[in-house]
Amino acid sequence: MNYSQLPGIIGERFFAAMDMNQTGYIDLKCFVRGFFKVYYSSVEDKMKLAFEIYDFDNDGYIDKEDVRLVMSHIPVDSAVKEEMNGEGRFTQENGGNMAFLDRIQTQQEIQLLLDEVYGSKKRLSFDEFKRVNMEDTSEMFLSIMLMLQTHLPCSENFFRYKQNYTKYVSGDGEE
Ligand SMILES: [Ca+2]
Repeated sequence: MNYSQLPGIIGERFFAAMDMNQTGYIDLKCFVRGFFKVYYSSVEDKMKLAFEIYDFDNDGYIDKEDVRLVMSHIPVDSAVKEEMNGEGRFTQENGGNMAFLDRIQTQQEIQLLLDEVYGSKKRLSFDEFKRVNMEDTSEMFLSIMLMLQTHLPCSENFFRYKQNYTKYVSGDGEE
């Protein structure tokens, strides 16, 4: 498959977050699980995935600069909205279509978001990240999820995977 649609750094972070065994490569199980996180998992799991994408050094905290870097690389793409409405696939499967249409576009807007999210804090734990996204602003979470859902390849093959989900992710390859 071709992942070049994901903008460089975001793609790298997505793969880092999916590489759950820290092996440096992604095996099929992790790969499929990563996709399911994006499309079908609970909000909690999706938040965890977004958090892991921001947490560059994998220490369980995200700092302002992590957020700034990721947010700066999320493409502002006016086609996103049409793509989502046009395809309609994600909504059919309990997926995205989150109403997040006013994209953050400038460094100034990113700074405003950071001020709002962090206040005087230096970094966010996962629990804080969740709380901010649920109670204050969902910008950090929705930016990631919307971008993954619109830029990851979502082919018919993927939906065939879904039918075999249990087979792929249960056990360790031994039936
Ligand atoms: Ca970190």
